[in-house]
This record gives sequence, C-alpha cells and structure tokens, in this order.
Amino acid sequence: MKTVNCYGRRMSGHPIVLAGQYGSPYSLKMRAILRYRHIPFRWVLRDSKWDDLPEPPVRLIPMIVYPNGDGSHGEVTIDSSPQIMRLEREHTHRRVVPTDPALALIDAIIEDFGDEWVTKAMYHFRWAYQDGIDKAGTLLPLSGNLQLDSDGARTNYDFITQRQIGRRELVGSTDITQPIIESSYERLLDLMTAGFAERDFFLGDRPGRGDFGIFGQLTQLVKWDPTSVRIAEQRAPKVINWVDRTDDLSWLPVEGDDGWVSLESLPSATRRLLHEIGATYVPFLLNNADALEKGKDEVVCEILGDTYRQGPFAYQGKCLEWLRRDHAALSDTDRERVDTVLAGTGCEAIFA
Ligand SMILES: N[C@@H](CCC(=O)N[C@@H](CS)C(=O)NCC(=O)O)C(=O)O
Repeated sequence: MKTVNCYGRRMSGHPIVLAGQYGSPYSLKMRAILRYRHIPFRWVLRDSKWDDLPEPPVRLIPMIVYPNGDGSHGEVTIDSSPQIMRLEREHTHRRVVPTDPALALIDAIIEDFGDEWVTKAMYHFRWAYQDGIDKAGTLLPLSGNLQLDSDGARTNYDFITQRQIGRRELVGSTDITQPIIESSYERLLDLMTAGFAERDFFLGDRPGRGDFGIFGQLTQLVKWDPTSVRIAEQRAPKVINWVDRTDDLSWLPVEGDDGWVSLESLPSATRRLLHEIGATYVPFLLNNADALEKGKDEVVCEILGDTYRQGPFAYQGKCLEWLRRDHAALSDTDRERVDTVLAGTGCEAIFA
C-alpha cells in the first residue's frame, strides 16, 4: 500500500520497526527520537517471543527494520547515529539536526560524547556495584520473557552478570578509571541542572541529536541503576524530570526551523558541556585513535590530572573520523565559526 503523507512524500503504509530493549540506552534514544519526530513505528522487544526480525550485520540493538512494499521485513540497519541521519533524509518535519551546519556540528559532538563517553558511566554504575549487578542480573533477563521460571532466571543471572562484568575493562570501567568516570557523571548532572535556568535543551527550545544521545544514557543512569540514581536524586532532581519528559516529546510544539539558538549565543551550560567534553572525552578519543593507528594494546591518557587506561576501541576511531569529515565538509566561513566556539574548550583538539 502506498500513501502520500501530509508533507507530500510517498511512503509505504507499513511502519518501520524499531527493535530494542528497555535496558538499552541506545534503544530508548531511538524510540524517543521517533516519538518526538512523529514518525510511525512499531516497537519490537528484541529477543522476545514477538521478535521475528532478520539478523543484522552485527548483532546490536537498536535495529531499525524497513518494510518491503508488501509489509515483510526488508533492510535492517544498526547504529543509532546513521539511523538518525537516514531519518533526517527521509522525513522533513521536526528535525533533530539544526538547520545551521555549524551548529549541527556542535550537536554531533554532543551526541558523540553522550553515546561514547557517558555510556562508560552507564556501564560502570550498572556492573561495578553489587546492588546494580543484582538488579540488572535479575531484571534484564525477565524484560523480554515473563514466562521465565526460577531455574531459567538463575542461569540467566549467572550468564549475563559474568559476561557483562567481564566486559567492564573493555568499556573502560576499572578501579583506575572509576574516579574519572564518576566525577564526569556528576559534573554532567550539575551543568545540566544549571542549564535548566535558561533552556530546556542544549541548543535551545527544541531537542537535537546531542540531547537524545545524552538522554539515552541517562534513562539508565538517573532512572534505573541504584548507585547513579541515588546520586541524581540528591544532586540533580531536575535531570530526572528532564529524562521523563524527553522520553516522549511528541507533544512539544515545534514550528519549522524555529527553536534553535544561534551558534554565537550558545547557552552557558552548553559551553560548560563543551569544556567537559574537551577535558574528558577528547583526550580519550585522540589517544584511542593514536593507539589504533600504532597497533598499541592500551590507550593511556591524562584526564583532568588522573591517568585513564583502557584497551583501544575501533568504533570510537570511526567516530573521530566522522566528526573530522563533517568539519572538513563545512564551508570556510562555517568552519571558522565552529572553530571560534570550540577555541579554549579542549574540543578544538579534535580538528587540530
Ligand atoms: N553504536 C551503537 C551502539 C549500540 C549498542 O552498543 N548496543 C548494545 C545495547 S545498548 C548492544 O546491542 N550490545 C550487544 C550485546 O550486549 O551483546 C549505537 O549507536 O546504536
């Protein structure tokens, strides 16, 4: 069935499928974007009895599955950032990418920080503390299978906790990195709280990719994992409210391209965020790329005076390439505007 939607695009009458899980930050990030953008979709609980989806190239969630003309499952995509960009090309209303390409690059940096750095805190608070481990080990296997019996629950608890705790080092959650990761989480909460005095979102009165990237990780950090929830409750109650709200922004009035701040008048909290990114994620990102290039088996770098160590991470090497590609693709004027905003934040080193 083909229909013409209110924006004149011909579209298949079958909605796309978003496959994910409730404990997955990236799944909730994509679900929130689809809701905010008024893009029809069907949610499928991945690996549940309702999951009849084809296998993706790499077994990750969220998956977006595009329908064939007859409604059967067609193309499968993974990785939230390219998923977002494809939706931007296919749907023109309620965009999450700012109209100004220079502002859009700042937004991409914020999204990348959420996806690739804040996720370290998410993983850390879930799998480094016993109360988090017990909660996750018990609840996550049940989330897609309420018929699981107690033997199955025990087996799943053992499997998931052993696997995930074993991966902590891979993500960079160790005794050495703990103070760096935890203090960065606290500063993020503080700067977001300060930001709400001015604006609801990092780039103005409407959410961008960056808001959704950080939102995804915070769905777990401030709402789910016991230790990080306690920190948020004491330190940043407004952030908890913001996460509740951002989960479904379908109601938020947005007119055309209105609502973005100008790059030259970024809210002060957003500038603080760029400094936070420059002080934490950027040294990691650059040293990670260097380690990948030289075939080293460890990334070692200084972050705010402490030594950070983890194994190199190939995907984050690609993230750096994508940011550099987008920066290089800007017009000379826009590149200068971006460079002016980033100067002194530490983020300028990404493009040095
Ligand atoms: N870069 C990916 C990351 C997705 C990701 O890491 N997904 C996790 C769950 S949140 C996953 O599927 N992990 C596979 C596994 O745990 O086996 C994105 O942006 O979507």
